[in-house]
Order: sequence, then C-alpha cells, then structure tokens
Amino acid sequence: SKPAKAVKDVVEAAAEKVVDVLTPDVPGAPGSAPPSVEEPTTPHDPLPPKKEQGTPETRTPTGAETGAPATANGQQGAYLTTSQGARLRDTDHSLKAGPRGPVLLQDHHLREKITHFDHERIPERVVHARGTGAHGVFEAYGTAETVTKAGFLRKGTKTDVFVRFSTVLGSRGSADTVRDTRGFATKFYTDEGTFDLVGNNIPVFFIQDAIKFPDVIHAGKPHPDREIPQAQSAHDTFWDFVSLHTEAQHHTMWNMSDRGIPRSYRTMEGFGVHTFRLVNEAGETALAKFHWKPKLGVHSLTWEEAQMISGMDPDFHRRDLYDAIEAGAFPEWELGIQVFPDTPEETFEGIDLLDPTKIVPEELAPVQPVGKLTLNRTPTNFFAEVEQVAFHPGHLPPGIDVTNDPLLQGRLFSYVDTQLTRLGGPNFSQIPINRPHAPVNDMFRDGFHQQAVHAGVAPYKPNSLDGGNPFVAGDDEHAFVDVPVTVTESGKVRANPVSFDDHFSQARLFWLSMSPVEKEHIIRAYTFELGKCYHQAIKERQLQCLANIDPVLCAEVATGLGLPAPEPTVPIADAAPSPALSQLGREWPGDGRTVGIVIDDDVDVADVGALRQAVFAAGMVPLLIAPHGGMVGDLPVQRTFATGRSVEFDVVLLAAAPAPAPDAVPARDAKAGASDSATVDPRVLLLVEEAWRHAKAIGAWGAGVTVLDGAGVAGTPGVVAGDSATDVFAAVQQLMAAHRVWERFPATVA
Ligand code: HDE
Repeated sequence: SKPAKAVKDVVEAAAEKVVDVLTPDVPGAPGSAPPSVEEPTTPHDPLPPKKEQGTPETRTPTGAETGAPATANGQQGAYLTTSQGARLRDTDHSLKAGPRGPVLLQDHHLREKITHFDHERIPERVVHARGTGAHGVFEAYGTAETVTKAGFLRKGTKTDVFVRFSTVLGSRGSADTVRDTRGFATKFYTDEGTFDLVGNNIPVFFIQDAIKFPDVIHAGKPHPDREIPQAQSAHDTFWDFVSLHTEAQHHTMWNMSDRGIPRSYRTMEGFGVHTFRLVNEAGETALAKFHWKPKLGVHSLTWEEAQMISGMDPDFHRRDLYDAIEAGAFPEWELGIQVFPDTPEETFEGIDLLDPTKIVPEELAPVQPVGKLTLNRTPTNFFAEVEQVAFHPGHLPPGIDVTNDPLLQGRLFSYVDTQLTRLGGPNFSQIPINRPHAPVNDMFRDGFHQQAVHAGVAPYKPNSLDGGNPFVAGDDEHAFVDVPVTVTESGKVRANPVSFDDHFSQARLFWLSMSPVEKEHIIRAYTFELGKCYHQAIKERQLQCLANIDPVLCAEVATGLGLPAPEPTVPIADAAPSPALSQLGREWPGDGRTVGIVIDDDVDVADVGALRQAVFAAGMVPLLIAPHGGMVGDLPVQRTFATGRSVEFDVVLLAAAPAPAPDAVPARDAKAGASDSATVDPRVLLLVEEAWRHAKAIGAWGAGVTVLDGAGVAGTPGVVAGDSATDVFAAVQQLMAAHRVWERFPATVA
C-alpha cells in the first residue's frame, strides 16, 4: 500500500546517508577533501534598500548634513568586517589550540561578536511594549490656520511622520488581538521642531491624575506571584482596582466594547485624549481635542475571532499593516480638531475640559478636518525604528501648548524619564528615528552614546567666546511661547475639582449610544472578564458600578455571572446618546480586505482567475484555499485546508465543494439534518460555519453551493448563492460595505 512504500523509501534514503558518511571519498565525510562549494569571495554590493524605502537620515543631531553618501546604511562595503572595519575571512570557527583544543582568550573576533550579542536587548517599554510602526506623510488642509500658528498645519504643508501603534498591557512578544486599549502615537518631523501626538484609540483614560498611573498599570499587568495572565484585563487585580477607583469606569466600558478588539490598526480612530491649548499668529488661544478618523471606518473583530487569531496569527495586526502598505493600499486618516473657547472655567456645555475621563460628544462640537495622514513605508529595521522611537507629549511646536489636565502634566515628566533607562542615557534624540528634521542647537553636551562632535568652546549662555551663539528667537522667528495662563489663587492642595467626581454619567452616555448588537457585545465582554475573576467580592463590586451606569446592563451581566443585580447607589444620570460613537449604520470602502476563495482541482480555472483579478481591482486581497499547496492549473494556492482558518478572511467565497481528504481531521460531527455534509471536507464546513458565526458575508456558485447546504447556512442573511463568480462577488461586496452581516448576532437588549 502507499504508506508502506513511503516508509521503505525513507529507510532506504537514510541507509544511503549512513553509508555516505562512512565512505571517505564522499565530500564532507571524515578524511575526505574539503567541500568543493566555497564561500563566495567575489564582492557583491550590500543589500539594496527594500522597495520604496528612502535613505536613512543623513543629518547630524544639529541638523547639518553628515556628508554620508545618500545610500549610506547599516551595512557598508561588500566584505564581512569586525566592528572596526577589519575584513574577516572566517566567522564560523573560534580560534582554538588545534582542531580539538580549547578556545583561546585572544580570539578578539569571537569575544566582540558574543559580547555584542549578549547586549542586544534593551528593556521593553513598561507600558505599550507590544507595537509596530510605519512611516508616512501628513498634508495640511489649512483649515486650522485661524486657531493655531503651527507651521505644519499651514495649507499644503507636507510633513514626514512616523506612527507607532501598540497594545498597553502585554509584553513585547504578546499577541496583537487581545482586548486592550491601543496606542496611536504620531511623530511629526515639522520644520519648527518635532510634534508628538501620543494618543490612544480610546478618547478617555482610566485615571484623572498621573499619580495613579503606577496603580492602574500594576493592577492591569500580570499577577506578581505567577506572572499570569499575559496581556489581559480579565483577572482579579484589574477588576479589583477599576471597581474601587470608579473614575476608571468610562474607559473600562470602551475596553469592553468592540473598540477593545480592533479589526486592524487601519480601522481605528485615534485620540489625543487631553485638551490642548492652541495659539494663533495673533496670540489668541483656543482649547482643542485631537481626533484621527480612519478612511476605512472604525471596525472590530468579534471576541471569538480575536481569541482564535491570538493563537493562529499572534502578529495579525502587524502583518495586516505591513501587507497593506507593501501592497500599495496605504492606510489614511484625517486629523480633526474639536475647538472650544478658552474660558477661565475651561468647560464646554458643562463638560470639564481638563477631566481626561470625559469626552465632548461630536454632536456638541463637530470634529473639523485639518489634514490627512498617509502611511506609505514600512520600517527598514524594526529595532532601529519601532523599538527605539521615543515619544513625548512635551514635544510641541509653536502654536500648540498644554493645559493643566493633571494627567497630561504628569506625562510631561514621565516620557523623558523612561527613555533614560530604556534607551540608555540622555542622548536618545540623536538616534536616527528620533532626530528632529529641524536644526537643533541645544547646548546639551556629552553623556552616554553621544553621537555628535560639537564644535566651539562655550556651550553656555550668555557667552562672548562663541560670538554669543546660539541666539534666542523672538516671536517673529517662530519661537515656542508658553501661554501665560493665570494660575489658581487657592493655594497648594492635593485635591481634584468637584466636577471630577462624576464617574458614571459618560459611561452611561457611551452605553446608550450603542446599537443593540454593540450592547450585546459589551454585556458578553463584561460577563467574560468578570467570569474570569475568582473573588466574589470583586464581581459584586463591579456589578454595583454597572448598576450605577445602567440597570439593564447590570441585570444582563449579573444573570451571566449567576449573581443578583444590585440597586443603584447613585441617581442614574440623565445622559443623551451620541450616535457618532456607534460603529454601525454607515458604509465603508473595502480596501485591503481579505477574500478567501475555496477551490479544488475541478474548478473552472479561467473563471477563478478572472475572479482573482476582480478582487484585486476592488482593492482587496484574494487568497486561494485548496486541498493541497502548489498550483491548481495556473492558479497559485496561498492556503491549504491545513494552514488556512476562517479568521484570516473578511469574506469566504466557495467555488468548489471539495470531498473529504483521507488525511482530514474531522473537525465536527456531521450536522444533524444537514444534507451533503458527509461529502464535503469537514475543514471547509468548519470554515463556513465560523465565517457565518462571525457574521461575515459568504458567497457560493456552481459546486460551491453544496457547501452552504452542508454547513446548514443556505438561505440565511448575508449568504449569497448565485450563478456566476462575478454576480456573487458583486453581491458580497455590497454586504462588506457594512463590515458585517449584523443581523446574524442575537440582540437581547434594545
Ligand atoms: Fe503613556 N507612557 N502614560 N499614555 N503612552 C508611555 O513612554 C504615562 C497615557 C501612550 O509607541 C511610556 O516611551 C503616564 C495616556 C502611548 O512608544 C511612559 C501616564 C495616553 C505610548 C508612559 C500615561 C498614553 C505611551 C512607556 C499617566 C493617551 C506608547 C514607554 C499620566 C493619551 C508610545 C514610553 C510608543 C508610553 C507614561 C498615560 C499614550 C512610561 C505616566 C493618557 C501611545 O512614559
């Protein structure tokens, strides 16, 4: 039989190998001549930069050109060298006292290589350790010119940017699709100095005062005894803290909503969170909040998808971002601002603008677009760019100033401080990714990892020896001006304004703004997370918080936990919903979406080939899934039934009904009553069932229609059976515009 023959082949091949080693005239055998394949000795040019990668920064920290050739990169010349540039003829063997002798201490190449390796790691970020980044450009519309003099917001100005996206809680190697807040940090290399907009994908924060940051992070990080769970909020210490420190309830509600599990970094909003103070040319001020609006809309995973992806492809978001950029589907966001009058109270419509646990609904203050961000280049080197990039909310250009938000004030200290340890000293702004694109003349000198060779003798002011250089700028020369805001006359206190005491009204506002299906997801998320807690008292205390936000929400979660729903202890707030907070009800472009197409050796190859082209033409990515790898006709197979899983695809199309393969692992029992299930490969049925459960559009034609019957999904909403691939894809595209087939989700609450 077939398998028996395969075993025989393997045994024979192994026997031949054994003989090879023992026969001296075989190359590589003991006593034989050295292998004839030698290391290439003809020099080749160093690796060229990847497609569309520009050259690295060739400016010194003072902004001057280094004189380095435009092609300068980390590897120069064709030969392997020591770090001092001496050419090497061997990096595979250490220097030994004879072939069988001990290794010699004098082997400076060995010691240099191993020592450098030993020190390759730097401390990961204490928060936001897991992330990824991309380069791009920001182009201003000019619409903000009346409120800020920031040069990069002047009409038509183009500014280089680097963006880093991240999760907050997990370690550097943790999974991308965990339930968490996402960081959205943008470095604008403006001509007037670098501006860092260090924001999140959630517009509010857990705490109102920076002094609580270590507390909330200690609570969210893994338990100190066993160091579990990794990158999760579903554990006792997190819910212990947020149920006691109730100002966290609004942010927590966002985390429990679909915002906590984005579909892609490309489909996330971003928020500056704090209120900033803008200053225009005339010196007039306004208060403002920053928003990033994704061109593709705000979309999320379902919880089951997110969990499955964590195992199947922990790098899902990282891969998605790079694949999209490298395929030319450049992600775009509009930067927008909500602008408020700068009044002494610093409130708008009764909302305290200094309280970072509050939003201002867009219905009250529209988000006005001021420019467009396009990410168009992936990093050349992850460590040099994504790991070493250092953001700081205090990196501000003229025209943008801070407010007294006590969270922002604390951040202004933290970000420089953390880089001293993480990047090893005070010269981190000289690392290429952190170098400003504006000239720098800061009179800072020396320190660890100093890269510059500063000239002159007088790094102090005033001086006469360096001719008085450098000079301070006047207002006309684009100086940064600290707005002379009046400071309170109440004296020093460790206290918050009274308005900061309202912890529930905006959590309720968010809840009331959700559609039924979004509410259902929130209920399930709370039920899951609290269900993972061991301490009864913590669950009860969080239920009390939910009772103070909304009795229906509380009752549903309490039922799921098998606990009684408590009565509210505060009056339920009278909150008006903000429809802009819901992710449903609009239509969005499908750029960069993944279309899984099930085929087998019996499909009409020309038909499927044409479909692939149509998918590409729609700006989406087709992936062919077949029983085996390699080719089907002239079609390249990208996934097999063994390597592909439903969660990789935004939509599943069926051109075939592949029969069960002898090696297929039965993924499920044949569904009772479903016809044809035994004739279709169970992995294809599983693919369709999962796609259906995750409310994805499904389409089939020809033989593929059989699969719909087998999976028991034929005729249900969002399942299209048609005569031709073209018709089915057109119908499915319409469904995709709404992101999901929402009616498939049960909704028990109105
Ligand atoms: Fe951060 N935060 N943060 N944070 N944060 C850091 O800086 C901190 C806060 C945010 O991709 C750290 O370089 C304090 C709010 C992002 O490199 C650290 C407080 C918001 C990133 C730090 C906050 C953020 C960080 C860790 C309370 C949204 C990733 C490594 C006052 C507006 C940046 C680092 C990147 C990173 C401190 C609160 C966003 C320790 C003390 C609010 C996106 O300095």
